[in-house]
Amino acid sequence: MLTLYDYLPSGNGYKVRLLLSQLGMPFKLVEKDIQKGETRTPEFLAMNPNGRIPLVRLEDERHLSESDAILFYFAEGTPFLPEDRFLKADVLRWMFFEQYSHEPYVAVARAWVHVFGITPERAARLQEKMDGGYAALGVMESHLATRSWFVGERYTIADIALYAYTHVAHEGGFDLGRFPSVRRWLERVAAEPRYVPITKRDFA
Ligand SMILES: N[C@@H](CCC(=O)N[C@@H](CS)C(=O)NCC(=O)O)C(=O)O
Repeated sequence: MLTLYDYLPSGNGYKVRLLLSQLGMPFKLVEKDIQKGETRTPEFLAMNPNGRIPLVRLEDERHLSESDAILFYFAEGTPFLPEDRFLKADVLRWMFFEQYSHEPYVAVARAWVHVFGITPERAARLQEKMDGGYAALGVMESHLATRSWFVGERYTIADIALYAYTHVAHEGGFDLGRFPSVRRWLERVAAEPRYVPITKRDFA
């Protein structure tokens, strides 16, 4: 059976849980507590040398890590990834944006404030994370001002990748009040068929 190694508060992991649920693909959830170093054991590093969840073990025993690569793998041939060459690249554009301009700010601020706790070192760098996060939210707001979805006017893995940490951005102290188009898009995603919340853990 398909196995997902994951940590429930993780938005990166949630992306995979959400897509697999929406595809109706059953999987076994194996929780790894990253705060206890459970992704840094020799056994885990043999599966993902980068020592991070999410990680999937396919039926053929191959492993795949990196949340957006996992989304891309499972979305191929489904309505969650366009067939058109340009639109497919546009999906990748938004997923690279998510990983470089959004996740390192929105997710990290949330992790510090909501999951791991603020230390003096983190407090000193929090403003930089907030500024970067608001910049990314501004890019999303202007894109969504005239569109319902990120790519091709339909719900794709670009939306899933960006939804994961945006919908819990308030947990990191972000105020979405200035981003009405982003808020309406969050509601549209949550209304999609087979939507599951980030807290759901019974998947098998
Ligand atoms: N770029 C990776 C990031 C994965 C990542 O940062 N995972 C974190 C949890 S969100 C983790 O496993 N951290 C544990 C550690 O670094 O030991 C992805 O998108 O999957």
